[in-house]
Amino acid sequence: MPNVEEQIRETEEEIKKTTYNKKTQHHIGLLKAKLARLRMEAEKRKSAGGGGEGYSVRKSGNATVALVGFPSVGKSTVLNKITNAESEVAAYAFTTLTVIPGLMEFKGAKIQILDLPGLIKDASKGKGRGREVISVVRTADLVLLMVDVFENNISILLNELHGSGIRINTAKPNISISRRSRGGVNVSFTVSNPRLTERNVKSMLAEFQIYNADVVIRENADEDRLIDAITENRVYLPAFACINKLDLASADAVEKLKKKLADFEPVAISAEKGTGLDELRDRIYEKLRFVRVYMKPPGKEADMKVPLLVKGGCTVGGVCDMLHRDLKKRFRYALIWGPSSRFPGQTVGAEHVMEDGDIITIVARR
Ligand SMILES: Nc1nc2c(ncn2[C@@H]2O[C@H](COP(=O)(O)OP(=O)(O)OP(=O)(O)O)[C@@H](O)[C@H]2O)c(=O)[nH]1
Ligand SMILES: [Mg+2]
Repeated sequence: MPNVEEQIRETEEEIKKTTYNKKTQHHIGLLKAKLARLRMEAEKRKSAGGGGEGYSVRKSGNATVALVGFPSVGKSTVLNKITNAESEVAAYAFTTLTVIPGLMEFKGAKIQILDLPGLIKDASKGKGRGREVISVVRTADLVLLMVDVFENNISILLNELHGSGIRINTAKPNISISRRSRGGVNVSFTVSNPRLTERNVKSMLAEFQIYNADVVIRENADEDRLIDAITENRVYLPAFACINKLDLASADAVEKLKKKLADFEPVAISAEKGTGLDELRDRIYEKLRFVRVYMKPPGKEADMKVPLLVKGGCTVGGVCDMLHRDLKKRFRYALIWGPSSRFPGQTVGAEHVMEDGDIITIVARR
Protein backbone atom coordinates (compact mmCIF):
# COMPACT_ATOMS: atom_id res chain seq x y z
CA MET A 1 0.00 0.00 0.00
CA PRO A 2 1.56 3.32 -1.02
CA ASN A 3 1.75 5.93 1.74
CA VAL A 4 -0.70 8.77 2.08
CA GLU A 5 1.50 11.38 0.38
CA GLU A 6 1.94 9.10 -2.64
CA GLN A 7 -1.76 8.37 -2.80
CA ILE A 8 -2.45 12.11 -2.72
CA ARG A 9 -0.07 12.71 -5.63
CA GLU A 10 -1.54 9.85 -7.65
CA THR A 11 -5.09 11.05 -7.10
CA GLU A 12 -4.15 14.63 -8.02
CA GLU A 13 -2.55 13.34 -11.22
CA GLU A 14 -5.60 11.29 -12.12
CA ILE A 15 -7.93 14.26 -11.59
CA LYS A 16 -5.68 16.42 -13.75
CA LYS A 17 -5.67 14.02 -16.68
CA THR A 18 -9.38 13.23 -16.63
CA THR A 19 -11.47 15.65 -18.68
CA TYR A 20 -14.77 16.58 -17.13
CA ASN A 21 -17.87 15.45 -19.00
CA LYS A 22 -21.15 13.63 -18.38
CA LYS A 23 -19.41 10.25 -18.54
CA THR A 24 -16.53 11.07 -16.19
CA GLN A 25 -18.56 13.25 -13.81
CA HIS A 26 -19.25 10.48 -11.33
CA HIS A 27 -15.66 9.25 -11.36
CA ILE A 28 -14.24 12.76 -10.83
CA GLY A 29 -16.57 13.36 -7.90
CA LEU A 30 -15.26 10.19 -6.29
CA LEU A 31 -11.64 11.12 -6.93
CA LYS A 32 -12.16 14.56 -5.39
CA ALA A 33 -13.80 13.06 -2.33
CA LYS A 34 -10.93 10.59 -2.02
CA LEU A 35 -8.40 13.40 -2.31
CA ALA A 36 -10.14 15.45 0.40
CA ARG A 37 -10.22 12.39 2.67
CA LEU A 38 -6.52 11.62 2.06
CA ARG A 39 -5.57 15.22 2.78
CA MET A 40 -7.48 15.08 6.04
CA GLU A 41 -5.60 11.92 6.97
CA ALA A 42 -2.23 13.48 6.11
CA GLU A 43 -3.17 16.52 8.18
CA LYS A 44 -4.10 14.38 11.19
CA ARG A 45 -0.85 12.47 11.06
CA LYS A 46 1.20 15.64 10.96
CA SER A 47 -0.54 17.24 13.89
CA ALA A 48 -0.27 13.98 15.87
CA GLY A 49 3.47 13.95 15.25
CA GLY A 50 4.00 17.19 17.11
CA GLY A 51 5.66 19.32 14.46
CA GLY A 52 6.40 22.62 16.15
CA GLU A 53 4.61 24.83 18.59
CA GLY A 54 1.54 26.70 17.37
CA TYR A 55 1.33 30.43 17.89
CA SER A 56 -0.90 31.47 20.69
CA VAL A 57 -2.65 34.79 20.55
CA ARG A 58 -5.09 36.06 23.09
CA LYS A 59 -8.08 37.46 21.28
CA SER A 60 -9.12 40.88 22.40
CA GLY A 61 -11.41 43.66 21.25
CA ASN A 62 -14.65 43.42 19.30
CA ALA A 63 -13.19 41.60 16.29
CA THR A 64 -9.92 40.29 14.87
CA VAL A 65 -8.31 40.97 11.48
CA ALA A 66 -5.41 38.92 10.04
CA LEU A 67 -2.77 40.52 7.79
CA VAL A 68 -1.95 37.92 5.15
CA GLY A 69 0.65 38.49 2.45
CA PHE A 70 4.01 37.57 0.99
CA PRO A 71 7.13 38.55 2.94
CA SER A 72 8.21 42.21 2.77
CA VAL A 73 4.99 43.65 1.33
CA GLY A 74 4.76 45.91 4.38
CA LYS A 75 2.42 44.13 6.79
CA SER A 76 4.36 45.20 9.85
CA THR A 77 4.63 48.77 8.59
CA VAL A 78 0.83 48.90 8.22
CA LEU A 79 0.29 47.43 11.67
CA ASN A 80 2.54 50.05 13.22
CA LYS A 81 0.69 52.83 11.40
CA ILE A 82 -2.90 51.87 12.19
CA THR A 83 -2.52 50.34 15.65
CA ASN A 84 -0.68 50.96 18.90
CA ALA A 85 1.74 48.09 18.19
CA GLU A 86 5.41 48.13 17.37
CA SER A 87 6.37 45.32 15.06
CA GLU A 88 9.84 45.09 13.61
CA VAL A 89 10.20 46.37 10.03
CA ALA A 90 13.10 45.52 7.73
CA ALA A 91 13.98 45.18 4.07
CA TYR A 92 14.61 41.42 4.21
CA ALA A 93 12.04 38.60 3.99
CA PHE A 94 10.72 36.93 7.16
CA THR A 95 11.40 39.82 9.47
CA THR A 96 8.30 38.98 11.46
CA LEU A 97 8.67 35.53 13.00
CA THR A 98 5.67 35.34 15.27
CA VAL A 99 2.21 36.85 15.68
CA ILE A 100 2.24 40.49 16.72
CA PRO A 101 -1.14 41.81 17.84
CA GLY A 102 -2.10 45.49 17.72
CA LEU A 103 -5.24 47.35 18.64
CA MET A 104 -6.98 49.84 16.38
CA GLU A 105 -9.71 51.95 17.97
CA PHE A 106 -12.14 53.20 15.38
CA LYS A 107 -15.70 54.56 15.62
CA GLY A 108 -16.04 53.13 19.10
CA ALA A 109 -14.83 49.65 18.11
CA LYS A 110 -11.70 48.00 19.39
CA ILE A 111 -10.33 46.04 16.47
CA GLN A 112 -7.47 43.61 17.01
CA ILE A 113 -5.10 43.39 14.06
CA LEU A 114 -2.66 40.51 13.81
CA ASP A 115 0.64 40.94 12.02
CA LEU A 116 1.83 37.56 10.79
CA PRO A 117 4.96 36.10 9.22
CA GLY A 118 4.82 36.25 5.42
CA LEU A 119 3.09 33.45 3.55
CA ILE A 120 4.85 31.72 0.68
CA LYS A 121 4.00 29.00 -1.80
CA ASP A 122 3.50 25.64 -0.05
CA ALA A 123 2.79 27.38 3.25
CA SER A 124 -0.24 25.10 3.63
CA LYS A 125 2.21 22.17 3.49
CA GLY A 126 4.24 23.71 6.28
CA LYS A 127 6.81 25.89 4.50
CA GLY A 128 7.98 28.95 6.44
CA ARG A 129 5.86 28.00 9.47
CA GLY A 130 2.92 28.32 7.09
CA ARG A 131 0.73 25.93 9.05
CA GLU A 132 1.01 27.97 12.21
CA VAL A 133 0.33 31.19 10.34
CA ILE A 134 -2.72 29.70 8.67
CA SER A 135 -4.08 28.31 11.92
CA VAL A 136 -4.11 31.88 13.28
CA VAL A 137 -5.83 33.15 10.13
CA ARG A 138 -8.62 30.61 10.70
CA THR A 139 -9.58 32.29 13.97
CA ALA A 140 -9.88 35.79 12.47
CA ASP A 141 -13.09 37.57 11.51
CA LEU A 142 -11.62 39.26 8.44
CA VAL A 143 -8.61 38.65 6.19
CA LEU A 144 -6.63 41.53 4.77
CA LEU A 145 -4.86 40.22 1.66
CA MET A 146 -1.72 42.35 1.42
CA VAL A 147 0.30 42.77 -1.75
CA ASP A 148 2.64 45.50 -2.88
CA VAL A 149 2.78 47.27 -6.23
CA PHE A 150 5.38 44.84 -7.56
CA GLU A 151 4.02 41.51 -6.49
CA ASN A 152 0.47 40.82 -7.41
CA ASN A 153 0.18 37.10 -7.77
CA ILE A 154 -2.56 36.96 -5.23
CA SER A 155 -3.65 33.53 -6.48
CA ILE A 156 -0.69 31.94 -4.66
CA LEU A 157 -1.96 33.35 -1.39
CA LEU A 158 -5.50 32.27 -2.15
CA ASN A 159 -4.38 28.75 -3.05
CA GLU A 160 -2.52 28.37 0.22
CA LEU A 161 -5.55 29.50 2.20
CA HIS A 162 -7.85 27.31 0.12
CA GLY A 163 -5.58 24.29 0.60
CA SER A 164 -5.98 24.75 4.35
CA GLY A 165 -9.75 24.83 4.30
CA ILE A 166 -10.18 28.62 4.39
CA ARG A 167 -12.86 29.85 2.00
CA ILE A 168 -12.62 33.53 1.13
CA ASN A 169 -15.67 35.64 0.29
CA THR A 170 -17.72 32.48 -0.16
CA ALA A 171 -21.00 31.62 1.50
CA LYS A 172 -21.18 28.40 3.47
CA PRO A 173 -22.70 25.65 1.28
CA ASN A 174 -26.44 25.50 1.74
CA ILE A 175 -26.32 21.76 2.27
CA SER A 176 -27.27 19.95 5.44
CA ILE A 177 -25.95 16.52 6.32
CA SER A 178 -27.57 14.98 9.39
CA ARG A 179 -25.99 11.73 10.43
CA ARG A 180 -28.31 8.87 11.44
CA SER A 181 -27.59 5.51 13.01
CA ARG A 182 -29.48 3.55 10.32
CA GLY A 183 -31.65 3.89 7.23
CA GLY A 184 -28.97 4.50 4.60
CA VAL A 185 -28.35 7.81 2.86
CA ASN A 186 -31.42 9.83 1.81
CA VAL A 187 -30.70 12.62 -0.62
CA SER A 188 -33.13 15.38 -1.51
CA PHE A 189 -32.72 18.43 -3.72
CA THR A 190 -34.79 21.56 -3.13
CA VAL A 191 -33.49 23.26 -6.29
CA SER A 192 -32.58 21.79 -9.65
CA ASN A 193 -29.01 20.58 -9.69
CA PRO A 194 -27.67 19.30 -12.99
CA ARG A 195 -24.25 18.61 -11.52
CA LEU A 196 -24.89 16.21 -8.64
CA THR A 197 -27.00 13.08 -8.70
CA GLU A 198 -28.20 10.90 -5.85
CA ARG A 199 -25.68 8.29 -6.92
CA ASN A 200 -22.81 10.86 -6.89
CA VAL A 201 -23.72 12.08 -3.45
CA LYS A 202 -24.03 8.60 -1.97
CA SER A 203 -20.69 7.40 -3.25
CA MET A 204 -18.92 10.59 -2.23
CA LEU A 205 -20.31 10.26 1.30
CA ALA A 206 -19.21 6.63 1.36
CA GLU A 207 -15.67 7.83 0.73
CA PHE A 208 -15.94 9.59 4.09
CA GLN A 209 -17.48 6.50 5.71
CA ILE A 210 -20.91 8.07 5.94
CA TYR A 211 -23.48 5.39 5.20
CA ASN A 212 -26.49 6.70 7.11
CA ALA A 213 -27.55 10.33 6.79
CA ASP A 214 -30.26 12.71 5.60
CA VAL A 215 -28.79 15.05 3.03
CA VAL A 216 -30.67 18.13 1.84
CA ILE A 217 -29.08 20.09 -1.01
CA ARG A 218 -30.53 23.59 -1.26
CA GLU A 219 -28.22 25.07 -3.90
CA ASN A 220 -26.81 24.25 -7.29
CA ALA A 221 -23.66 22.83 -5.70
CA ASP A 222 -20.82 21.11 -7.49
CA GLU A 223 -18.62 18.31 -6.11
CA ASP A 224 -16.28 20.76 -4.38
CA ARG A 225 -19.11 22.45 -2.50
CA LEU A 226 -20.46 19.07 -1.42
CA ILE A 227 -17.01 18.09 -0.12
CA ASP A 228 -16.80 21.40 1.78
CA ALA A 229 -20.14 20.59 3.40
CA ILE A 230 -18.98 17.07 4.37
CA THR A 231 -15.60 18.20 5.70
CA GLU A 232 -15.99 19.82 9.06
CA ASN A 233 -12.86 21.97 9.27
CA ARG A 234 -13.81 24.59 6.70
CA VAL A 235 -14.01 28.27 7.67
CA TYR A 236 -15.70 30.99 5.62
CA LEU A 237 -14.10 34.42 5.96
CA PRO A 238 -14.62 37.80 4.34
CA ALA A 239 -11.53 39.42 2.80
CA PHE A 240 -10.37 42.37 0.76
CA ALA A 241 -7.07 43.31 -0.83
CA CYS A 242 -4.69 46.08 0.16
CA ILE A 243 -2.04 47.25 -2.33
CA ASN A 244 0.92 48.80 -0.50
CA LYS A 245 3.90 50.93 -1.61
CA LEU A 246 1.78 53.18 -3.79
CA ASP A 247 4.67 55.67 -3.64
CA LEU A 248 6.88 53.36 -5.70
CA ALA A 249 4.69 53.04 -8.80
CA SER A 250 3.09 55.33 -11.37
CA ALA A 251 -0.60 56.14 -11.05
CA ASP A 252 -1.18 54.13 -14.24
CA ALA A 253 0.47 51.03 -12.87
CA VAL A 254 -1.59 51.27 -9.68
CA GLU A 255 -4.81 51.62 -11.68
CA LYS A 256 -3.92 48.53 -13.71
CA LEU A 257 -3.25 46.49 -10.61
CA LYS A 258 -6.49 47.70 -9.02
CA LYS A 259 -8.40 46.48 -12.07
CA LYS A 260 -6.66 43.14 -11.94
CA LEU A 261 -7.60 42.66 -8.30
CA ALA A 262 -11.10 44.10 -8.74
CA ASP A 263 -12.72 40.97 -7.30
CA PHE A 264 -11.08 41.78 -3.99
CA GLU A 265 -12.09 45.46 -3.93
CA PRO A 266 -8.53 46.66 -3.35
CA VAL A 267 -7.57 49.69 -1.28
CA ALA A 268 -4.27 51.26 -2.39
CA ILE A 269 -2.02 52.74 0.29
CA SER A 270 1.48 53.79 1.11
CA ALA A 271 2.03 52.66 4.66
CA GLU A 272 5.34 54.44 4.83
CA LYS A 273 4.03 57.80 3.57
CA GLY A 274 0.71 57.41 5.36
CA THR A 275 -1.42 57.63 2.19
CA GLY A 276 -4.81 55.89 2.04
CA LEU A 277 -4.82 54.83 5.68
CA ASP A 278 -8.18 56.48 6.43
CA GLU A 279 -9.79 54.56 3.61
CA LEU A 280 -8.15 51.39 4.91
CA ARG A 281 -9.52 51.93 8.44
CA ASP A 282 -12.97 52.66 7.03
CA ARG A 283 -12.93 49.55 4.91
CA ILE A 284 -11.83 47.33 7.79
CA TYR A 285 -14.65 48.67 9.95
CA GLU A 286 -17.23 48.33 7.18
CA LYS A 287 -16.19 44.77 6.27
CA LEU A 288 -16.52 43.60 9.85
CA ARG A 289 -20.23 44.49 9.65
CA PHE A 290 -20.59 45.49 13.25
CA VAL A 291 -24.06 45.51 14.72
CA ARG A 292 -24.91 48.20 17.29
CA VAL A 293 -26.88 47.00 20.28
CA TYR A 294 -28.23 49.38 22.95
CA MET A 295 -28.60 48.20 26.53
CA LYS A 296 -31.77 48.90 28.50
CA PRO A 297 -31.48 47.95 32.20
CA PRO A 298 -34.75 46.40 33.51
CA GLY A 299 -37.29 49.16 34.26
CA LYS A 300 -34.99 51.97 33.08
CA GLU A 301 -34.45 53.97 29.91
CA ALA A 302 -32.14 52.54 27.23
CA ASP A 303 -28.67 54.02 26.94
CA MET A 304 -28.78 55.30 23.36
CA LYS A 305 -25.41 57.05 23.56
CA VAL A 306 -22.98 54.18 23.81
CA PRO A 307 -23.85 51.10 21.75
CA LEU A 308 -22.29 47.75 22.35
CA LEU A 309 -20.60 46.69 19.10
CA VAL A 310 -21.13 43.04 18.28
CA LYS A 311 -20.25 41.02 15.22
CA GLY A 312 -22.85 40.24 12.56
CA GLY A 313 -24.72 37.04 13.46
CA CYS A 314 -24.15 37.54 17.18
CA THR A 315 -26.84 36.03 19.41
CA VAL A 316 -28.30 37.20 22.72
CA GLY A 317 -26.03 34.59 24.35
CA GLY A 318 -23.06 36.23 22.62
CA VAL A 319 -24.09 39.63 24.01
CA CYS A 320 -24.18 38.07 27.52
CA ASP A 321 -20.64 36.75 27.03
CA MET A 322 -19.42 40.21 26.10
CA LEU A 323 -20.96 41.78 29.19
CA HIS A 324 -19.88 39.39 31.89
CA ARG A 325 -18.08 36.08 32.17
CA ASP A 326 -20.89 34.12 33.82
CA LEU A 327 -23.96 36.08 32.74
CA LYS A 328 -25.00 33.34 30.33
CA LYS A 329 -25.19 30.82 33.16
CA ARG A 330 -27.62 33.07 35.01
CA PHE A 331 -29.52 34.12 31.87
CA ARG A 332 -33.33 33.68 31.96
CA TYR A 333 -34.62 35.59 28.95
CA ALA A 334 -34.21 38.88 27.08
CA LEU A 335 -36.60 41.54 25.83
CA ILE A 336 -35.95 43.10 22.42
CA TRP A 337 -37.11 46.32 20.81
CA GLY A 338 -36.01 47.15 17.28
CA PRO A 339 -35.21 45.53 13.92
CA SER A 340 -34.85 41.93 15.10
CA SER A 341 -38.04 41.88 17.19
CA ARG A 342 -41.42 40.89 15.77
CA PHE A 343 -43.06 43.42 18.12
CA PRO A 344 -41.67 45.89 20.71
CA GLY A 345 -40.58 44.17 23.88
CA GLN A 346 -40.62 40.64 22.42
CA THR A 347 -39.33 37.94 24.80
CA VAL A 348 -36.50 35.92 23.27
CA GLY A 349 -34.01 33.23 24.29
CA ALA A 350 -30.23 33.00 24.11
CA GLU A 351 -30.28 31.81 20.47
CA HIS A 352 -31.97 34.96 19.13
CA VAL A 353 -29.79 36.76 16.52
CA MET A 354 -29.21 40.49 17.04
CA GLU A 355 -29.61 43.14 14.35
CA ASP A 356 -28.19 46.63 13.98
CA GLY A 357 -30.07 49.10 16.20
CA ASP A 358 -31.65 46.56 18.56
CA ILE A 359 -32.39 47.56 22.15
CA ILE A 360 -32.06 44.73 24.64
CA THR A 361 -32.92 44.06 28.28
CA ILE A 362 -31.31 40.98 29.73
CA VAL A 363 -33.12 39.31 32.60
CA ALA A 364 -30.88 37.05 34.68
CA ARG A 365 -30.96 35.27 38.03
CA ARG A 366 -29.03 37.00 40.74
N1 LIG B 1 8.52 52.66 -0.38
C1 LIG B 1 7.81 52.02 0.54
N2 LIG B 1 8.38 51.08 1.31
C2 LIG B 1 7.63 50.45 2.23
C3 LIG B 1 6.26 50.77 2.43
N3 LIG B 1 5.79 49.99 3.42
C4 LIG B 1 6.82 49.23 3.83
N4 LIG B 1 7.95 49.49 3.12
C5 LIG B 1 9.27 48.87 3.27
O1 LIG B 1 9.20 47.51 2.88
C6 LIG B 1 10.09 46.71 3.67
C7 LIG B 1 9.34 45.56 4.34
O2 LIG B 1 8.39 46.08 5.26
P1 LIG B 1 7.80 45.20 6.45
O3 LIG B 1 6.70 46.01 7.08
O4 LIG B 1 8.87 44.68 7.30
O5 LIG B 1 7.16 44.01 5.59
P2 LIG B 1 6.44 42.68 6.13
O6 LIG B 1 5.36 42.38 5.15
O7 LIG B 1 6.05 42.82 7.55
O8 LIG B 1 7.61 41.61 5.96
P3 LIG B 1 7.82 40.17 6.71
O9 LIG B 1 7.64 40.38 8.17
O10 LIG B 1 9.20 39.81 6.36
O11 LIG B 1 6.81 39.26 6.11
C8 LIG B 1 10.73 47.67 4.68
O12 LIG B 1 11.98 48.04 4.20
C9 LIG B 1 9.76 48.85 4.71
O13 LIG B 1 10.40 50.04 5.07
C10 LIG B 1 5.67 51.78 1.61
O14 LIG B 1 4.50 52.14 1.69
N5 LIG B 1 6.50 52.37 0.68
MG1 LIG C 1 6.62 41.76 9.15
